[in-house]
Amino acid sequence: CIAFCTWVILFVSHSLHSIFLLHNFLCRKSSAFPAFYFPAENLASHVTVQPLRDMKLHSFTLCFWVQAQNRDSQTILSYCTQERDNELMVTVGSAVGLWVGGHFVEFPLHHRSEEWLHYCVAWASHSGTAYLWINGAVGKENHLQRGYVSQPGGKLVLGKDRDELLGLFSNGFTGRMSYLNLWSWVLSHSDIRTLALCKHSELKGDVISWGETSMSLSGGVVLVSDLSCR
Ligand SMILES: [Ca+2]
Repeated sequence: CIAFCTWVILFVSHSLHSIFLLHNFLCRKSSAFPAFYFPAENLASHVTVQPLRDMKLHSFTLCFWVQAQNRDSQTILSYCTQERDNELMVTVGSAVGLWVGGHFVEFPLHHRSEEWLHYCVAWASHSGTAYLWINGAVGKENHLQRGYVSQPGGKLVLGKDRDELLGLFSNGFTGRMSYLNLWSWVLSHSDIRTLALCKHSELKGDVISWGETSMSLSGGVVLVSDLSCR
């Protein structure tokens, strides 16, 4: 059985660190794409993402697999514009945090597993409702920023909170991250269950599509085998 999956890593020498540019061509078998490992010791490690469409979002769903320690506040995705620092941000750790347009809500976490976990965080502008699913099970709803639309033209980063004004990175993620996708709508419960059960070959985000969206790895982020669905 041949996987028609060819992805190319372009190694670019940079003044301070190395940047890997990942491009995935003709990939029909997404599971062959590696996971990202963010080492604890490197404060600069992050991934820059070129989204497939603009970030003017009336609603969204962010789903991802992570294997991490349940401590502190670790950034999965951060999006900032010149006008607003935390335009869109999702953190994991002792709780799951969500920022939309600079406003914040928190989902308490009862999972203490440090195994691979599947998360989906969603938000809909028309109701202001925010949802968290863990391993396909939905938790209590939150509410924020009803009627808001996130602003385009900002910078999208995985694994660190980027401060646009100061150009600094903080609240780093430590651990493994895989199959992260971002959609411009709220996924159905059955789609989220499909993702959590690893039957996700057809489910790719329209804003970030894992294995297809261009990403630049900086500051010691390492490519490792994706064991999230083994
Ligand atoms: Ca920030």
